[in-house]
Amino acid sequence: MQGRIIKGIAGFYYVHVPDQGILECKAKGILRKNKLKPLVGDFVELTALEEAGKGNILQVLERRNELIRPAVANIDQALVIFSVTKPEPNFNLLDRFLIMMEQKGLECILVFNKCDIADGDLLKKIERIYAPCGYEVIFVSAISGMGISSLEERLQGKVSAVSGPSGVGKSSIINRLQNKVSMETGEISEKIQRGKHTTRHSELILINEESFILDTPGFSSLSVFDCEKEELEYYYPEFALYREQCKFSPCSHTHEPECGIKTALQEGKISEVRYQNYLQIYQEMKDKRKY
Ligand SMILES: Nc1nc2c(ncn2[C@@H]2O[C@H](COP(=O)(O)OP(=O)(O)OP(=O)(O)O)[C@@H](O)[C@H]2O)c(=O)[nH]1
Ligand SMILES: [Mg+2]
Ligand SMILES: [Zn+2]
Repeated sequence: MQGRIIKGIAGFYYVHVPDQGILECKAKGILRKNKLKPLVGDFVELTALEEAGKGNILQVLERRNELIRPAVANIDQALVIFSVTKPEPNFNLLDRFLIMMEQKGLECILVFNKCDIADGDLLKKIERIYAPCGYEVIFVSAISGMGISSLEERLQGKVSAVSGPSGVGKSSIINRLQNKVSMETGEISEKIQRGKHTTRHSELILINEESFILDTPGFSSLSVFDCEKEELEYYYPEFALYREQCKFSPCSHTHEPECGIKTALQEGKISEVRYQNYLQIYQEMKDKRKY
């Protein structure tokens, strides 16, 4: 039979088999044969052992993709979660999260939480900044339940990695998606409902039989970019439409005349917020090089 590894701890792999539950497996044989170390997210061929709830992994099936930090396989998309207030979104940090996910080749969905206590003007501003970039923007509230069903639709049949700064409500959203009857938040929910493992191990959390959320420490904290400044512009999807109009090639879009990006900016087709963040991050990458 086949299943999907949702967690790996100390040589044990926990494999979700649709409609059968989770089996605790070892993978001794395959490690010796082809040196392929199973990853969270892997689809595997396995057999059940006589002992109930135990199994043995025979083979890792072909991976669609593989991330190194964190080490996971077959991720379909990334949810970049911020809150509209408490804390208010730091757009510079948000763009860095998006860049990190773009760099990993993941499609991003932007989720803004705490809309129950939001200021309507800010929601409009957020739309104006991010809709032209091609990102889907979903406004939700883990407390009131607003937007949760449209978010759930976007998760259907996929593995979605969760990322975002502390306190924006990531755990609250995950709890809500899991249809917990009584929703607990903050640190309490982390400890009671998901155990301490989540801070150290990547783990797929079941939303339903076909949908998973990847909760991993590696995505919540922002690693330093491993990126050349010349690459940066390619992680801004909205630049693609205007890059060809740049007179110079390459063009850094910072000081060059007749720059397609700057023209689009003046025409309001590219957001000022996004462009300023680009300039700042570009400059940081440039400065880093000098050392
Ligand atoms: N008003 C309101 N508060 C919320 C909402 N979602 C979460 N909160 C509150 O925000 C705080 C942080 O929520 P968490 O779910 O723990 O946030 P987190 O992103 O998991 O934080 P870390 O685990 O530190 O990364 C808690 O006090 C929640 O009650 C929401 O939709 N509306
Ligand atoms: Mg949390
Ligand atoms: Zn340019």
